[in-house]
Amino acid sequence: MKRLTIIPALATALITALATTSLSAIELQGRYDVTEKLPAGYDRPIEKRGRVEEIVYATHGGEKNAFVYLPYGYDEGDAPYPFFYLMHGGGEDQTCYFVKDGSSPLSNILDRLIDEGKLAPIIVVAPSFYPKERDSVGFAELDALTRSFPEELTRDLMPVVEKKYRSFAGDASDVLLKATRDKRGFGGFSMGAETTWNVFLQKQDYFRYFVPISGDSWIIETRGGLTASDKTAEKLAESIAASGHKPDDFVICAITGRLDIAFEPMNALIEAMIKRDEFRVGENLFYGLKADGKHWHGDVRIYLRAVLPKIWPGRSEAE
Ligand code: FER
Repeated sequence: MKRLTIIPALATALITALATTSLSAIELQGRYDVTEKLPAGYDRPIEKRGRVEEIVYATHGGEKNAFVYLPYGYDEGDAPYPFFYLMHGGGEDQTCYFVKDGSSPLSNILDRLIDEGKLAPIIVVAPSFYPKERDSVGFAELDALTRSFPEELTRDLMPVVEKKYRSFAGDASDVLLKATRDKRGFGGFSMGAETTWNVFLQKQDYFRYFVPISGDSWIIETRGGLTASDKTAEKLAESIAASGHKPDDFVICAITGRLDIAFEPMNALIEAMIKRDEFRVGENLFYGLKADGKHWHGDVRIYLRAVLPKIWPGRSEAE
């Protein structure tokens, strides 16, 4: 990352100004290299642990489940929490992030980030775009599932999960879910990134933060981030005004690795987005790249550890 070469007083003023926005001032350029490694033992359990519960919700005439990570201390006060929805990739399910006994590496990493004061306590919901009977679903159908999931999310899942657990949306009525979009993010890996782009295209009324990890948008065609970069970027851009929003109403934190199979299409898409007025690097678009990052959850956890504290800084980051 480039160093600031302006005089310290100006730099301080600039950093102070930027620090009042919700993203940390470290990423003044908006594009950054992810160089952090997971410190040894970082994904091991600590004493002050959150827990994971399963929630069942009615959808498409049946029932589906999602896993809900509740941070340490959830049972103590009555404060509401920001919500982050996190989608798995093709062929996976929620257990790539969470298991019910709360022992997954991501649970442990969230526990530690929160305990260290780097990440504010947040609730993380891991749903699935697959139908309950998923055995017959082939790769060709995944795209349609990631496109229809945003409607299931806002209509069927969010009203149930944000009513049961303390969100800023109170009774989780549609009006309150929309009114509290600033307290909510959606992210995902691979086909979960595609889901994230689809949530951006369809549901900006409900979300301010978007975290696509290692995946492009297939709204124009499969791998369209590469093969139809400008058209895909245009479609994303059009969805902003079309949903009554402005470029400063959202923040996209895209992240991937240079050795990832999604690098080429995702990078081409981001480059095409950056050419447009609606997407402003360092303002509403942040783009992290890990030199040796590959298409696997070991890197996904490193990306989440890098990104989530920038969206929801904890007490030690806010000081
Ligand atoms: C991408 C690269 C790979 C992407 C998805 C995949 C949505 C998914 C691969 C798989 O599930 O096998 O850019 O974007």
